[in-house]
Amino acid sequence: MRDQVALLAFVTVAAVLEQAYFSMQVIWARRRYKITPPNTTGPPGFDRVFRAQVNCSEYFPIFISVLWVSGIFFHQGAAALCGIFYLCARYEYFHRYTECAQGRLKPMYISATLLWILIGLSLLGLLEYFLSAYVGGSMKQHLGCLLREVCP
Ligand code: JUQ
Repeated sequence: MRDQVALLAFVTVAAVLEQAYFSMQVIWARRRYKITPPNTTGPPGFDRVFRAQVNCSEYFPIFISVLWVSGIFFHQGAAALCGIFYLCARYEYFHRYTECAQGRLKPMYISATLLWILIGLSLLGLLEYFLSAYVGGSMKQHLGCLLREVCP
């Protein structure tokens, strides 16, 4: 069982560490700009660090959910690879955002694309699972039947 989820578990722990790293950046930015809680706004330099961390946190639960669903129902290696790329894109997003708001866009589009891929793999994996569990036969067999009907 653990062999089937070890890569997903690794990416999850890496993602948690990345979130901790983003939070540390906010703590340091608070010290640098002297912004004490509960204040969340200040000079643009502080606001960008703060928003970058909040935005990454917002997508963290969505990312972890589809990472595990696609990894369990579609393919562990494919999901873990997308997951690693997603974390790299988020790292890039965070640092570009702290430099200038416009710079965040490219890594944001990359991370959104990777999230769509993980959602797509999750749906494919679940479709395959429900087809074989409740209709009988795998997706390959179903597609084979469909193809023979279209062009016999
Ligand atoms: C919401 C729920 C699910 C999304 C892609 C895939 C699934 C994103 C939009 C961001 C940011 C940052 C900023 C990682 C067209 C549907 C999704 C999903 C969104 N999309 N925005 C934004 C807030 O700096 O502006 O990080 N991330 C996304 O995905 C695309 C959206």
